[in-house]
Amino acid sequence: MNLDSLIQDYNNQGIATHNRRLDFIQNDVQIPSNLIQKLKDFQIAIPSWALGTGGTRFGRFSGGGEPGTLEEKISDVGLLHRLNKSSGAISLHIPWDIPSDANAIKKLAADHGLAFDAVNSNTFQDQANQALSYKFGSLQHTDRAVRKQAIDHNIEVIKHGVDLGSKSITVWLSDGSCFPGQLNFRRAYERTVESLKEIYAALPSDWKLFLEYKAYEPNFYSTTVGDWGQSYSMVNKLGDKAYTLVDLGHHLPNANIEQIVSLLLMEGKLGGFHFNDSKYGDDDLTAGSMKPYQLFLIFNELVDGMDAKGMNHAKDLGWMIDASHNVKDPLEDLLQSVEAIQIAYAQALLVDRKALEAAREANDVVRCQEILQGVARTDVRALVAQARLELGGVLNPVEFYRSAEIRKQLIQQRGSKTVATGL
Ligand code: LRH
Ligand code: MN
Ligand code: MN
Repeated sequence: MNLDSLIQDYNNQGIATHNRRLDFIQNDVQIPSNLIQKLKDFQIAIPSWALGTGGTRFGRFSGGGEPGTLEEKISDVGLLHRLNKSSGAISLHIPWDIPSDANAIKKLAADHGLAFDAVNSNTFQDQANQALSYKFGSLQHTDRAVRKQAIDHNIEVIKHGVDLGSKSITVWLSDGSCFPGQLNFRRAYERTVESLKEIYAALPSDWKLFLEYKAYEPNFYSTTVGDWGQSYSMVNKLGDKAYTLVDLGHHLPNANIEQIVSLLLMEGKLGGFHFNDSKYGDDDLTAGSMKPYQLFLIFNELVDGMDAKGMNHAKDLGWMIDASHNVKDPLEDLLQSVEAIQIAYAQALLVDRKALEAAREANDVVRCQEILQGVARTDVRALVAQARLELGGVLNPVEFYRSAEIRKQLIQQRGSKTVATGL
């Protein structure tokens, strides 16, 4: 039986239960009339590097059936999108993914209903055929020749992106220092800005540059773009097309990420996200697996701030996942991440903003908490499933993926000893 009819059968079996759950929430909660449409419009890009089993520096335990080529990665994201209808884009990392024939790759992606989200550059590793080393940094490097090599690489990545129809580049730098005294902070900052300006100058007019920050790792004393303030001050020096990118795992413990998001948005410099979750650091765990309330609070700020500016929720920011999976089937994990993001978004759309604002003005702290927690404790999964169903997706993607034994088929096609490129 083909996938479409399997999905049809599966949905038919679950529809009565789904309708009962949907009725329940519709009777129980005041739902804005456009909520389902907003959920349907909201697409989250899948990172090409999350499709294989990730490793840590202590080891890598590859699963079977992993994609070995860019074509297979696109096919995996196409499969996710076929199931959830909400991951209609892929984010590539160059040189892990080099499209040999851009037109063919573009066509393949289009056949799966996929667009290309931000392309990512990589100056945090040395490649086999590379002339100069990034051991002591790339865009900040003391040697102009190393900086030039890194700048040229970024411009190359933009070109690949243009060929594929991408509209943004994400620059994440591991540049920094491991020991006190190693680096002149001011020079490193100035050199980085100067290099970024050269990359920015190569940006097509309808493109955006996202500058991602990260507190530490692989450098453990200083990181040159280490927090939102450093990224913000740099993108301000670049121009209107440059924005800060927030990766949820890139903060020091207990950082108030929702406040950072709110301020960047207010300043017009929030570019987008790398969604994941974290307990300790850059853990790259499934979105919403550790701190679902924080994810909701972030979306609460996003909906509030974007509405205040008249922004389009679906289109005006880059929504991407950045995750890595040591112990799960990566495809199941990505389905879980997308669902967690949709749940947080749906809940944020349910917040009674007038009531919240009134409670804030009256300094009614208890009422503020009641409003937000009331929403965060509401089970909105039937709303998310309804949006998916209306788009032709699967009622419960993870359950379906298992019942259809998709991993088994991928192992049959690709073998049991496969290693996808990536971290
Ligand atoms: C760095 C990072 C960045 C990279 C990706 C592989 O930790 O979050 O986004 O490009 O991981
Ligand atoms: Mn990231
Ligand atoms: Mn990271």
